[in-house]
Amino acid sequence: MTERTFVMVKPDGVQRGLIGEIISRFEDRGLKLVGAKFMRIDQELAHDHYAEHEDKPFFDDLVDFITAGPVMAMVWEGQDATRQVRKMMGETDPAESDPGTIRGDFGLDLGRNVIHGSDHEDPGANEREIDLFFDEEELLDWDRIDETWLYE
Ligand code: DAT
Ligand code: MG
Repeated sequence: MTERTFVMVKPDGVQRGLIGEIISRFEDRGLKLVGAKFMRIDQELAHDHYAEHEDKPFFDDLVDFITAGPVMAMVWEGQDATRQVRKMMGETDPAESDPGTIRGDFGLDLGRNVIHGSDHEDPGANEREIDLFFDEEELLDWDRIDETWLYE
């Protein structure tokens, strides 16, 4: 069940110096980084990425926020990666997120929730988002030296 999932430290997480902390959590868990890009999201990409929320009242604020500063876009690989990353992120609203989760440890407000991860309940969302942000040659196939001890 090895799969890849799209993860992004949002502009608030970047500005608050949380890139390293967030990467460490996924590395420590055993997930493998296969792509990363420090970048600024433009209007078009923001609209494509959040297309499912186009009709929501918070859409314009969401686009303004995600384009307001650099983001750290990443692809992480591992067993059940999409669902495990979502569990590590917490709930959409940091106020409802358990301590120990990324949003529960680093956020307080729904509109500043630090991190994005592909929706595990939307089949294909991970691959769609990876394709949106990365070219095939930007993703690396490699073995982590601890993999034989991480998986049975
Ligand atoms: P998630 O980021 O947990 O996948 P989502 O896909 O439902 O959540 O929404 C995307 C982002 O939109 C979310 O990270 C924060 C924002 N958002 C969601 N619901 C909102 C609401 N009711 N009011 C304001 N912003 C909201
Ligand atoms: Mg979502």
